[in-house]
Amino acid sequence: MLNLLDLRGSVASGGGIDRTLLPRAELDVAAALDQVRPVCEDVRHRGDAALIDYARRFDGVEIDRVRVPEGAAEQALRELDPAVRAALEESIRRARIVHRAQRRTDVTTQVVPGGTVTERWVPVDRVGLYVPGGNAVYPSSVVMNVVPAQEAGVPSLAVASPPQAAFGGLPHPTVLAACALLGVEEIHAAGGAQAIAMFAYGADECEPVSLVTGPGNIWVAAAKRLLKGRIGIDAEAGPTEIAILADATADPAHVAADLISQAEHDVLAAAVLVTDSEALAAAVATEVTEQVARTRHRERITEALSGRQSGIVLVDSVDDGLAVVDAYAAEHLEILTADAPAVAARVRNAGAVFVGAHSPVSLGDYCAGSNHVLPTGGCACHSSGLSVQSFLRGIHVVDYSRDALAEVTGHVVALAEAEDLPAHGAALKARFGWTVPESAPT
Ligand code: HSO
Ligand code: ZN
Repeated sequence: MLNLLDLRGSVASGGGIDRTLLPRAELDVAAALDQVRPVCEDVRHRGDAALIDYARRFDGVEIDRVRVPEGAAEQALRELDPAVRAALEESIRRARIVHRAQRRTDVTTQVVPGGTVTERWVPVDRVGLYVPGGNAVYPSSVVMNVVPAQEAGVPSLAVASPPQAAFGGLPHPTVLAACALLGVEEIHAAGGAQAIAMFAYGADECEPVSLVTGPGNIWVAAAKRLLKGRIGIDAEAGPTEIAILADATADPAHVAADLISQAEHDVLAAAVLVTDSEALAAAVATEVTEQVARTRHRERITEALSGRQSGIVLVDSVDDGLAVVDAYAAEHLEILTADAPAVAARVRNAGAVFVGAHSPVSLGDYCAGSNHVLPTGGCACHSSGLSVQSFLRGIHVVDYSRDALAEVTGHVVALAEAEDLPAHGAALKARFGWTVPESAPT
């Protein structure tokens, strides 16, 4: 069911590879912009009345209030399966350890005696965290959005997730329970582009936010692109991708299981194996067929695995494989080769890298401590996944004494003249009797 792409003999020495040759879904976010624009405008002008109409139209559910009433999340937590509660608690604990340790500290640099620049990391005031509904339920995405925001010190955060007809128009109870475990008090039953517009413009019971993060479908991605600027956004996360770079040492059953695991998300999910071993490729193809037949969501998975975005890429060597996975810049990349840590250390483009036989992507989806909100669609060549840093701004704080300013005034005046902006230079001279002070180098 997996397409085969034979690149043997075609990876140029030095690793040059044409990205367009590689399997990838075409997701036309630009085309969706025209459809989401009126939805966003409507929410801007009519607030909750529009959100309630869209819940009926897009989610098929009647709601009379968008904000989830107080107590509903705690109630969901009380009713949560204890095994799921324990797993969520462990997921939160591990994510917290990692994200807390990764928070950057302020750095003060003494540039000259009496002259310092400090980079001060300040959390965003208020963020909106989107948790998708759709094919699956994503309490794990609540953890992956909320934990870094909390560890960054964001004082105000709101979660939005689509209203569910099966649960009286509230978001899924497991999502609500995860919010309760994390101490999130503001939750909205809103999905799709309309939820992003609610965050950007505010609504009856939702103050506008400064930053929106979290994965979503094409409508969510289009709304984020449309509203970017008014709000900050993380990456426009598209359908999930897994790439696996494997050689003959990899276990085909593991490779197949891992490809299938991410194909389970969506018919547009991408699963790509890059290998220099024809024997492994053949064994994985057989394993995939056998394993898919036994899995619950076999139709969705079969469609994802046979789509143009998925396949097996044959290369001449692990080195050539590295060139291919770098060009692909997958959301998730597994390295299943001999000396996997050394190969992984050479990867340049990936949202997250999973090293060796015991670090499957599913571990990272839930309980590794790493974040699972990652750049897709090749964006890993310029962007990072969600982290504590995503919720902070680094402010440069400049503090110079009179002497330190005097010493550099000549240089500032010279550069201001060179740019024909003499008033810039004058702003310094004003502090020294409208002249360049003596101590200034000329
Ligand atoms: N693999 C998804 C995250 C996820 N998987 C949530 C299961 N639940 C994108 O990284
Ligand atoms: Zn996943």
